[in-house]
Amino acid sequence: MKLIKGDITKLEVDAVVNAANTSLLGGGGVDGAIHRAGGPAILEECKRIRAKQGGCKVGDAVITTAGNLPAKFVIHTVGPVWNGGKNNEETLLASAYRSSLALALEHKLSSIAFPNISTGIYRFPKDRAAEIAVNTVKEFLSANNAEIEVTFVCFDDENYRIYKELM
Ligand code: AR6
Repeated sequence: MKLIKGDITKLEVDAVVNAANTSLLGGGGVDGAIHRAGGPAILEECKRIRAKQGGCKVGDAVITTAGNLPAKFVIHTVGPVWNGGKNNEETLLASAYRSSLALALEHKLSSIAFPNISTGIYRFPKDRAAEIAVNTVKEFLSANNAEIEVTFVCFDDENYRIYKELM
């Protein structure tokens, strides 16, 4: 597991993870940045998935082309909106990380980069989200004997400081 500070759209990894929403039709934050930098091919594939299965549930993930990004694929996952913590937010956040890793395994990917899912527009407390992210990834890799290089990409200073202390 690696930690970097920066823009996830610049990374040359097998898959970058997008913190999407259930519509899969794009939005602000990292979702907006990925669609802007990756171009229309990503949205076209999201729309095809939407037509087939009606979007993506909270905690689930889907995989598409990465369009013009240096990565090969985008894995779109949907984290929970923080609503005080009594609506299963922690379990759903862990599930978003696990679903993304399961797709990476299924597609035999060897590297994946995660943004700090749910900690922007969805307001999940950053310190708790970081603990869940790191622990869930660690447990998934060891339980599946998976050799995937996982990079946590922090965009804001606060998340970067939290992850640095944690890792
Ligand atoms: N590279 C890496 N991380 C980034 C980038 C970037 N280019 N831009 C922002 N972040 P958010 P959420 C960080 O709000 O909370 C969208 O509208 C940001 O600093 O992108 O899961 C979707 O469509 C933060 O730490 O995602 C959904 O509706 C982290 O990415 C909703 O926002 C996540 O912040 C999802 O909200």
